[in-house]
Amino acid sequence: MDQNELKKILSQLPLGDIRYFDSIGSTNNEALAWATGGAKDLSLVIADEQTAGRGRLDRKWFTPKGTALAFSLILRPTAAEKPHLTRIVGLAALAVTDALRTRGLVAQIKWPNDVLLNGHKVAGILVESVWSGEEVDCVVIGIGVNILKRAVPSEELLLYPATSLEEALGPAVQREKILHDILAGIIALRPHLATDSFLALWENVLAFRGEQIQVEQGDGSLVRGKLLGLESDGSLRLIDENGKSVTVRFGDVRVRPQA
Ligand code: BT5
Repeated sequence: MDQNELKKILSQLPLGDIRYFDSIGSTNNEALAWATGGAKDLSLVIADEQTAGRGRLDRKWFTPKGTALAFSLILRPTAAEKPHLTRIVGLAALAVTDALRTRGLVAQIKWPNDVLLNGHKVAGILVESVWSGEEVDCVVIGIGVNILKRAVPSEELLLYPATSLEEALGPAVQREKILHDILAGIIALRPHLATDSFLALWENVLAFRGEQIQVEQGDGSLVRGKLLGLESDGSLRLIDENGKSVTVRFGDVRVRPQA
């Protein structure tokens, strides 16, 4: 990664401190430890390669050297933000979709934490918290974006088809600029986290809205229905075949269009 370009571009944002690594296990692990140790709000961990990148439930996230964005942003939520922490994954996903949409791409959110381009996963988000007793002290937003085609793992490693920005935009993708735009988006949207308009923005970019989907839950059970939108806390709102409304909460869920 071009360090000078990175410094220059990040200096335009009101970030906390920044830790850059050529290679690291997981930027989220580093950020969680740093947050526990007192990192400032909006501190950033960024790496050119992850050797033990994580998805949800300790699934693997692949970040081969020089091919992708992998970073973790530490938020110290304010008292006003604390009742709305389940919306943070939406904040991150919206910032990613916005950064891609300004480049003319039709990006959508596959609830809860994937960003799709043309139905293929281009980015993944992992939000984790540091607790202090009963209260969340810090939230770590981990984001991985496939920039080059080489970032995309082979098909047998994937739960869902994947793509890269190079695939969509050609080879001249500026990694540092995309990082800047995603961070700027998070910072700009954050004051609106508690508002109805934030929820509406999030709903508007949901993939499969108005379509029949199936959701596989952690216990293996399947929920089928039409995706209507989001509840106030960011849970997914469906209506099933019998016209009954169903709420899918965050957790181990896999959303798919119905075959
Ligand atoms: C995610 O989990 O999609 C969250 C990924 C978060 C990664 C970031 S990178 C910076 C920060 N540091 C970390 O250690 N993590 C965060 P999930 O929905 O569980 O999806 C994981 C699944 O995505 C895997 O099981 C693979 O099938 C697939 N996958 C792995 N690497 C991928 C890639 N580069 N592109 C597309 N799909 C991938």
